Amino acid sequence: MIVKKAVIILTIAVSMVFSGIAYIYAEGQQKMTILYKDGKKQVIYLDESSCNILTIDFSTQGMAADPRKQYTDTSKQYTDTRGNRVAVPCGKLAFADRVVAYNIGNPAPTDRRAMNPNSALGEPDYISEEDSYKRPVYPDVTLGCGGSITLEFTRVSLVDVQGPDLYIFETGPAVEPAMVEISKDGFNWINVGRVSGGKASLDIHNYVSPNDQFRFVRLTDLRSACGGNFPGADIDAVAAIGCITVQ
Ligand SMILES: [Ca+2]
Ligand SMILES: [Ca+2]
Repeated sequence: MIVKKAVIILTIAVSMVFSGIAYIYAEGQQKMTILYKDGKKQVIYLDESSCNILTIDFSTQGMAADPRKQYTDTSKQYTDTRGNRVAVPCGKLAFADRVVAYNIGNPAPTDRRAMNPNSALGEPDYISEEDSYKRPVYPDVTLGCGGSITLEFTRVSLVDVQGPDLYIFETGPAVEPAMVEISKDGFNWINVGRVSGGKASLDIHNYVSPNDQFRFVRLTDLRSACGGNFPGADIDAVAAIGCITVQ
């Protein structure tokens, strides 16, 4: 493994002379970052056990004076509607960005603007109830009593990291309980617990094997808040805090 890694590094080092590479650094055993003089960046993820290249992530972000600082700047902080600060290492890439399914519960929300599943995609954009009412489509999707939404991460895989791995941006002062399941293929699901009562982060550690990678998350309302105009959980965004980028 060490020999193989040395060959990879040597190959890259030789190519530096010809290709305009400005800087290379390794982070632990699994990740190498290459910064080019024109500002492009490659992150190479290695399989620790075999040293095979797993993925290569290309980025064209501008290079800062300190290349390591530029790399860590992919991490972003977000604030949920209860004022909790959430650090997301993969930044905006780490948010679910495709709707697979949306099954509206019963009763459903009374306002059609709360029933657009695309509102759960991308970075959180909920500001306030007052702001929401001004929009043609609300920034969050309401599941309805017992309803569910299935989302996909197309730009990252969800993985187990130290501490919380998944963050559900649910809107409103209280988290309406929702069951959270994850899947590699969209067919076989693992129940990883629930978000409720202000706890919007989940640690998948006890439910998965090391190096498992997941693409799908399914949220199902647990029927505890079925009254009013917006029954069930209201989802603004879903982030993979534990994330690795995929091509
Ligand atoms: Ca974890
Ligand atoms: Ca949203």
